[in-house]
Amino acid sequence: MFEEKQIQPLHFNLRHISQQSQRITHKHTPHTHTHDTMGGPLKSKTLCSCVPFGPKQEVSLEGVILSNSQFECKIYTFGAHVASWRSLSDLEVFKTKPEFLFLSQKAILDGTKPIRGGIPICFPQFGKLGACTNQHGFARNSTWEFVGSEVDEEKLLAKATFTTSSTESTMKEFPYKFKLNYTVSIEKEFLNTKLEVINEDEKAFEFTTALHTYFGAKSITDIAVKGLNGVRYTDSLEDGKKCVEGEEEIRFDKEVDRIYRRNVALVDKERLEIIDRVWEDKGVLSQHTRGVAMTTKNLNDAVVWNPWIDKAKSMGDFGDEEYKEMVCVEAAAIDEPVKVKPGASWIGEQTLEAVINLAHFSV
Ligand code: TA6
Repeated sequence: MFEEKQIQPLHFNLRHISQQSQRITHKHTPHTHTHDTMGGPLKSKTLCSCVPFGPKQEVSLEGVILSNSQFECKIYTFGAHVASWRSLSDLEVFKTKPEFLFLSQKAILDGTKPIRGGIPICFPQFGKLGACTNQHGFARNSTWEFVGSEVDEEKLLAKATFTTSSTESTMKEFPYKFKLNYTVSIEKEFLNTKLEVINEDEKAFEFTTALHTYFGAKSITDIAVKGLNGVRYTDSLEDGKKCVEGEEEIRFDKEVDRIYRRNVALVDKERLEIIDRVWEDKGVLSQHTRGVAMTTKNLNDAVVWNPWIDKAKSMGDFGDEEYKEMVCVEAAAIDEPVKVKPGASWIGEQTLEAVINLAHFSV
């Protein structure tokens, strides 16, 4: 069995990698510039970019691709949906599986149904906790407007912003005027997603929300979710039975659907880790671990979900065996609905960091 290894932040190595890439690309002088429309790819050769794409073949959705020469992130305007976050590194531990998020092979990518995978935005309700017809609300089912992008070469940052507002149809389900701004940025090995909810109504309103992230797994039996030991949770599979997590690492061998109510005081200090334990390196079992560390602001709850066999079969936009390749760990505000006064706004965000252990790192 593998000896426990402390997961180290990645950037140590990326600096090494970027030095390599700089050797290749050091002719560029760092500079900053802003795009204000889907104005097409950046003219000059840079390390960071935000490139719009239109519908093609069976994918009738448009969006943008952010790149900072180390990572790339694809976002559809439908649902302001982050569909992919992948490493561009040629390091073995990344090359074998560059993608960090899961997107179902059967995901519907024509705007008729929420996208199965990536980071769906649940708003103005999580699950069935509200008056919306659709589970998880309407934000993930709406087409947002791409309002602009920004790149900063020195920070290896590329950022895109999307917005959507209340409409006649949203008012039927959530009778308030609101505006949502959503910023997605990749900076070195970090992916940050920030949701701003602005109350444009005369009345205060409440909502629940989640960034319903689907993480990719090499194999579900080797995945561990850390950081929830001792935390209270509601088991959605047992009519909301109240429990306390007793495991240092949550492992998966059956359907799991839990809402963890993290201690507000601790949330900013503690990070959650979604660790992929075993990596085959050239067919040899190695002790590489890689994964993602999650930190959040104002999203104090965490939902952990794997549909396992039966639920997987019941979802038309999900492959029967795909439960083996994903786990959802969702930064959320559920336990205490968020209250926003007229004219006020609320911001919730999550930062994902790509992490691997160094011990076995070989250049
Ligand atoms: O976040 C977990 C959960 O609420 C599960 O109960 C399951 O229904 C999942 O979300 C997927 O929901 P969806 O509406 O996308 O099929």
